[in-house]
Order: sequence, then structure tokens, then C-alpha cells
Amino acid sequence: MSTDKKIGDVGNIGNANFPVDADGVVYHLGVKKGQLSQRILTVGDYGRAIKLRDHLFDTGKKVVTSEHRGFHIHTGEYKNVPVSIVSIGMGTPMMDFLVREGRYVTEGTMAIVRYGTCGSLRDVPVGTLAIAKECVLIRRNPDHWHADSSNQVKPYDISKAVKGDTEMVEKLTNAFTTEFNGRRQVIQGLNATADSFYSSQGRQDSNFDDHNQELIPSIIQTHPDAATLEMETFQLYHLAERSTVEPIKAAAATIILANRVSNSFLGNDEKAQLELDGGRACLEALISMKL
Ligand code: R1P
Repeated sequence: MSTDKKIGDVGNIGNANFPVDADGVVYHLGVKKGQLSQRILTVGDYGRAIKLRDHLFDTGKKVVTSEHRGFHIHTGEYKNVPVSIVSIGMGTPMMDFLVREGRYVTEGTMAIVRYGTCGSLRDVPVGTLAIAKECVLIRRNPDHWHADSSNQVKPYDISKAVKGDTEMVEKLTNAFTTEFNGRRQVIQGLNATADSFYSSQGRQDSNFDDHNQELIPSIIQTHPDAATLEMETFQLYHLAERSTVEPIKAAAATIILANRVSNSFLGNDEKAQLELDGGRACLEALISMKL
């Protein structure tokens, strides 16, 4: 490794199939073995990750932060246990990079918790916390709009459900219930991960012919326990379930930011407090896992 190479720097790549540089640094996350914990708290917003790092990591301990291709990685300790807090931005491809490249640079069983924001399919107060027991994926199918299809192809596909890790989901639910202690509702249900914030979550946008008026009713009809809509959790649960060499224990919690039934949206101050309190619950759940 050259002497001026910093964490987050990626050198020349020697492998097109799984791009890694000569030091073992993975192409998108920009870290190598020893620079990412096997316990990961992942969020979308990089500001949320910095806030959790600054307020929740043990003080007086070494904290290492790196940034590459939109992945911000903060590795420190929570109650003397090494943890990485990673912001990934938005969408399933970013979660795919985190889980695959994160798996490559860690050893042993991993525990990954996502803490995000979401829309609610149930009429619960904004600021309610939701734990995803299982997850489906909603994909827009562009063939529906192709001239050859004459509208015979459905505009959106909804996958079968994939479950989170039973133990990790239970520990996360317990940690949220303890942290919020009746101050906020904590619900469990099915999450739907969508490939768009807009069309594939049933939002109406008169600038495009999205053909999505029936989408939310059809999800609720097929999955009466559907609770939330967001954009990353399915990829985490699916890859965790398909990890072949070492186990990945995955669970996800979200702050209900938007109530899609009543059309209400949570205020910024309440959101900021819930990010911090829920982040603490996520770290408690992560360190309680025996890996
Ligand atoms: C959309 O506004 C984003 O917010 C939600 C969605 O999954 C999507 O990433 O999660 P985060 O708050 O973690 O980014």
C-alpha cells in the first residue's frame, strides 16, 4: 500500500468479476478487512449516520470515518462492542453493495440492522415505529408500456415475501419497546420495498402515466398485514437469507414519516429525536446478538 493512501481510497483493480485492489479494498465501499465491523447499523441519510456516531458511540474511543462513492462508514464502539454505522443513500442497489462488499471484508456471522424512514399503509400516527418481520419487493415492469404489449403485461410485479432473521427481529422489537416504553407505538408487520419512491409506492404524479392507482389496494388485499413502504429492506433480507458461506442476521426498523392513508407527514424536530432514540435501540439490539 502506498504511504499516502487513506481509508476510503481505492487503488487499481485487478479483478473485473469482484473488483478489489491490491490491498483488498473493495471497489465501492472503499474499505478492506478490519475496517468494517461484523455488526452494522445502516441508514439512508448520511446526516443521520453522523448524528448517531456523534451521540451514541462510546466517548474517548477511536472512531474511524471513511467515505467513498456515497458510502459513509463510521466504525467505533457502543458499550465497548465494535460497531459500524454506514449510510448508503437510497435504493436496493446501494443495499446490494453494502451487503455483498461488506460480507467480503468481514469474517464470521454478521448482524445488520437497517434504520430508515417509511410511509405507512395503516392509519397509525406519524412517528410510530415499525419493525419489518418480512418483506416483499415491488418492481415497475416497463414492458407494460411497450407498444407490443397492448397492456397485457401488469405494470407492477410484487414478489413473494422474505423474512427477516427471527432472533434479530425479536431483539430489535424488544429494544424498541424498551426504548420507547409506551411513549410511541411500536408495530410489527410486512414491509414493501419499492424500486421508486413515486410510481412503485402508488404516489400519483400527473406528469407521467404510471398506471398505479390499483397498486396499494392490491398489496393490502394480498398482504393484510402490510404496514410500511420504503426502498432498501427487501435486498437486505433476501441477500441475508441467500448468504451461503457465513450467516447474516438481518432486521429492519423504520420511523413512520408519512401516513399514506391520512396524507400526514412527521415534523422535523420529532423526526430528529426519533432518529436518535431509535438508533440507540438498534445499537442495543446489535450488541445483544451473540455472533
Ligand atoms: C426516501 O425518501 C428514502 O427514505 C427511506 C426510503 O427507504 C428511501 O431511502 O429510507 P431512509 O430514510 O433510510 O433513506
